[in-house]
Amino acid sequence: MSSHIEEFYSCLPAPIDLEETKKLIKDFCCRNTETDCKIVLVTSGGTTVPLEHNTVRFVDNFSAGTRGSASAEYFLENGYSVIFLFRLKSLEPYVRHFTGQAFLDMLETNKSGKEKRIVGELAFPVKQESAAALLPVLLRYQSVKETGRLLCIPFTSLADYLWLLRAVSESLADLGPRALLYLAAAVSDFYIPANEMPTHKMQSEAGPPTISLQLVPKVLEPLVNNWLPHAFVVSFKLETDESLLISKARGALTKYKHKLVIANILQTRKNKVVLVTTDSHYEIVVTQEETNSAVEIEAKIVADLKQKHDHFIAVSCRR
Ligand code: 9Z3
Repeated sequence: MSSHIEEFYSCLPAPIDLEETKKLIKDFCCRNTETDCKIVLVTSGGTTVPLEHNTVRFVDNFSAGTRGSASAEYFLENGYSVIFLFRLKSLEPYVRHFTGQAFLDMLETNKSGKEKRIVGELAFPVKQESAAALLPVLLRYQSVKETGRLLCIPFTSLADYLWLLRAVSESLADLGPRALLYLAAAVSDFYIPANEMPTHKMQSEAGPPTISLQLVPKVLEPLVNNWLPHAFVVSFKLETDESLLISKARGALTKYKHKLVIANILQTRKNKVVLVTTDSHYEIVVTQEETNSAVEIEAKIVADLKQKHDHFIAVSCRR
């Protein structure tokens, strides 16, 4: 790895439970490495960049986690084992369908002696009309759990994310072309180095703070060239200015030399993405009609990627 990246990591605080998490990842990869098994790393949600060591304030990157959590489900449906590296408290596979009060609204209440009924007598306190929505999701979730094909690892800060990304990459290296990286997390380009950060909460009495952010080195470069040179790596590009989208996506491909960039505009990300390769680009869209019948764009993205990845594996194995 380049000394620049090594130097950057040497100043980056590692998560306290990194060694335990590495073991979980390693065990998961060993269990899921039968002959034709494919493992995808799905990253999801936004990273935070702390402004103080004892963090009260931080800069956040936008992402609800819809893209990642929905995609993880479709990868599982398509036979992949999934490592889901996600921002704590952002959306997670399966449970994403019942967020907030919607879940409590599904439960039955019994006005007379309700505690006894829920705890003792009633094994399944879900309202009749909600069971139809809950059951298929629950069954899919339970089947994935039973087969041990999903590992969820939370992160909060940019530093956590970068350490965990590297740890997962190390464990996936043995998989060669059967590893797919689907980097949908919204990762900060800027940070404050640890030695430039105040220890305690910034005080307003000191006047308006001047905050100086540094550029985060692009870890996609060592990831593609050193950590996982044989994997199928897909990154996402998020823009708000449509006129920049394709050129920025192609720029990333030329620079990092990975397989594909999925480009999207913040406001339209749920119904349109553009898949950008070195020599072509094409759109995947969901129409209003499809949205009305619960078709999600992630189902189409994953179906397309599965095809590309299978072709890539076949070609790599012939070499
Ligand atoms: C994306 O572009 C994702 O599709 C979204 C998904 C974050 C827009 P939601 O979670 O949103 O469904 O609400 N992710 C990549 C964002 C990013 O930070 N990309 C970097 C860039 O654009 C490169 S890694 O420069």
